Amino acid sequence: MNKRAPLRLYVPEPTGRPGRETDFSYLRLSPAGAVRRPPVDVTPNDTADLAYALVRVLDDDGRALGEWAPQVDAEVLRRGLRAMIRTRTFDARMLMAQRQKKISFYMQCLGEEAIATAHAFALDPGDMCFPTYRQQGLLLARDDVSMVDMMCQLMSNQRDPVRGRQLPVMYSYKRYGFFSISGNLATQFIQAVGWGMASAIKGDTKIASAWIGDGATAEADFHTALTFAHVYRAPVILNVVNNQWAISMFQAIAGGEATTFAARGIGCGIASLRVDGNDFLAVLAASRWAAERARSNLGPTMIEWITYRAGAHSTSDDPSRYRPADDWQHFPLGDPIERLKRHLMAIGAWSESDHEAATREIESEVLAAQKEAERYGTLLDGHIPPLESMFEDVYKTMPPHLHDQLRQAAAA
Ligand SMILES: Cc1ncc(C[n+]2csc(CCOP(=O)(O)OP(=O)(O)O)c2C)c(N)n1
Ligand SMILES: [Mg+2]
Repeated sequence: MNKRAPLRLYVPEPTGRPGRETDFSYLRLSPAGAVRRPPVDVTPNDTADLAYALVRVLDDDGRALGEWAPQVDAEVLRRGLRAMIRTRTFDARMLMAQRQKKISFYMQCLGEEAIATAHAFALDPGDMCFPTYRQQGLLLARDDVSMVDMMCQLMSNQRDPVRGRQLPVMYSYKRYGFFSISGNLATQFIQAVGWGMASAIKGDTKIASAWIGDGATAEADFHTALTFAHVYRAPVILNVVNNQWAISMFQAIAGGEATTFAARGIGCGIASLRVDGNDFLAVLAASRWAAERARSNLGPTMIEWITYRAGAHSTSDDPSRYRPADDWQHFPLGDPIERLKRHLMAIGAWSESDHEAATREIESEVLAAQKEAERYGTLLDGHIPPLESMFEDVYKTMPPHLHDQLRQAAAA
């Protein structure tokens, strides 16, 4: 007789659903300032505790606490705050433009602005990011990136810099260290590690920064990237943005329930941190720490950024179907803009009227860029790039077989 109990398959469930408030105690937070900051040459094993804790600098009163509080001028922080407001304002306008059918599709990073903008401040010219569709902040944190160009791509108009070859939001800016976004998730990780390895093989000084979401870590490419990064001590920062959701899938479905995503790094011999992604100062400090490790031949660093995707996954998603409508208001790590604003005000480097003035100024900057971009058309005009453009830019000079195909296509 078989006395064993029948086996059961375990399927993780989110702790909240529409009409049932989320229990965020699953997040395992540490108080601001509580987590130690090891020297950059720490061995990966000696970061094991940091992969389960949460590096935080800003407390609820806007004070910067502990060993991770970065040395940084108030002017840099004001620039950081403006970069976050710029990103949020850009997103809000472009979301509206999509609803007006001027854009076919859009993805915002509402609530996650601190991660890409503060990370951008820790990188050097020539470093290469391999972003996903939610790191527009890497571009919008820079003064030299043209918002008009970004909008022209979104509007699929005559001035679209990638001439219809990419979805809106999938930017490509080699000169700004922003590798062409691929819609195939997790490919960014192996590409970034390979690029970092190539930089080391060439004896260059540039580092790579890889980006992935919680959901996409379930892809095999993620694990392959970790193995290569570890074995060859690739000069790369491995960013996992844990915004709690992968479209309608809760992060536990990708394996974030009984462990952390940062802990994946420890298992692979990679120094790893779990960091408050809504804390601009913590993001800046952890990104600088990881960048210094990469630049000093100390190898890769994995960073899990804890944040919350406050908006819909994309303009094709309706989150009210799978989570409480007011979830973001209860998220314990708050709003990154409000938190940095509170800090700047606490140190006397910002005021309510500065904030209002900056918000107004940025709104008119974004509006002016949109007006300018619309001069070249929007999706509503049905602009289609010329047929030749499909064959151009594949090779530096067009080889004979593409010339032939172009001739055939034009004759068809
Ligand atoms: C390889 C692959 N599988 C599935 C998809 C479809 N898809 C696009 S976004 C997404 C969710 C990704 O979630 P996450 O990695 O957490 O990133 P987030 O959108 O939260 O930033 C999925 C499944 C895809 N683009 N590529
Ligand atoms: Mg996600």
